[in-house]
Amino acid sequence: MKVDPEHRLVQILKEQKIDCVATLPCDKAQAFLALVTQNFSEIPLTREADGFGICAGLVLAGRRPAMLIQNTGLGNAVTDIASLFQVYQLPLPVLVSWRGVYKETIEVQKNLGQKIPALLQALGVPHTVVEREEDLPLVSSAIEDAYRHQTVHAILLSPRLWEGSSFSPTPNEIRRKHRENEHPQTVAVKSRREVTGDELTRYGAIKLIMGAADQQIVIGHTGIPSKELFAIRDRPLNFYMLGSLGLATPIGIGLSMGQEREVWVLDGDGALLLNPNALFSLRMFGRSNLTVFAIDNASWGSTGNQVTPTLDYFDLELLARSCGIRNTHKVRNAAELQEALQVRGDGPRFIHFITAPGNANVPNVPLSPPEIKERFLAALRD
Ligand SMILES: Cc1ncc(C[n+]2csc(CCOP(=O)(O)OP(=O)(O)O)c2C)c(N)n1
Repeated sequence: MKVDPEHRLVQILKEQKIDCVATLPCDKAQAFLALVTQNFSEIPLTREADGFGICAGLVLAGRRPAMLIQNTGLGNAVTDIASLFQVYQLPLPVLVSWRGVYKETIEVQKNLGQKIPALLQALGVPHTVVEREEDLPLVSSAIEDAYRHQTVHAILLSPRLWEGSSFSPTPNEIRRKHRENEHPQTVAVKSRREVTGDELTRYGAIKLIMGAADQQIVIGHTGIPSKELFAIRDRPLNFYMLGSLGLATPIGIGLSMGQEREVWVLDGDGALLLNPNALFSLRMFGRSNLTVFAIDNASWGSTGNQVTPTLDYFDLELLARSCGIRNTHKVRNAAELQEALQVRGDGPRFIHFITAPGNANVPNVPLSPPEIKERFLAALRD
């Protein structure tokens, strides 16, 4: 009996030992996506860039993820491919529903869609075009290439591939089961940002946090936070981010999903406002071995302390709460931090650390991204 391309593709992913798939839908790939939902541990994303962070964490944790997105999502993730996956030499096969080139009826899909091969080439990302069922074996080679050569490999799936398919999932197969709101909540959060004048700087906050760290993985986010972390307490279990602003929490989520060790993320207010989707993902996929420290100096500290809107408009703890994260705390000093670190519920923990602006005068992290990765992976294996 003839096997349709959707089922063959699932079979190929299984043969290639793909163990989870991060997804964001495309109309043209919806039948295949329904099968992915049924057959794999799926990570349903709210923004593609977040998926790159989560998959990076999963790869570091020893898992073998793939992604399934539309080519527009590649556009959202250029920075994260270039300044995370490529520089740290991380693998990821990305199945891309390729719009704009074959019988496209939506005009706006054409402009970016037609430029995708050139964009990938400019980025130095290898790609494989899959137009017909006969091309499907190329998917195996592309996945092997990604994992053997530690590279992102884009697999461009033309809508032509699905054209002759007889597979058509029912609406029930397409929609995931609705989960009851497991934890309805009424909470009081103190959301006014009081400035008392005795706040620590970020450096002081990281010093306190690292004073309490034992065997945790610690992720330092991009810019001066990573440099301060290095200066305060360098250790192999620290993962220093040197780019891909906004992905510290997603990387932590991937690490928390893929292994059992405690994961602490040192994130920033600017980074969380740049990618608040990280909080949605934190609620949906973060586990109880994950703590996010939102070190809120109300500034883009690393770029000269320009004010961020957390000074006047947004309270990050309230934002985390409204995303359904229940274990949240607001801290300013050692005693409050100690208290927050005692509370270990089920689900991820969010510690909103209010600090003053200011950067310590510390040098660059003197390690290359592959050195950071290799040292980190060796420490994880110990
Ligand atoms: C997409 C992107 N935009 C801008 C930058 C430049 N940049 C690097 S660090 C940083 C500030 C981050 O602020 P925050 O997350 O609050 O951390 P802080 O440095 O204040 O601790 C900015 C704007 C970048 N790296 N990436």
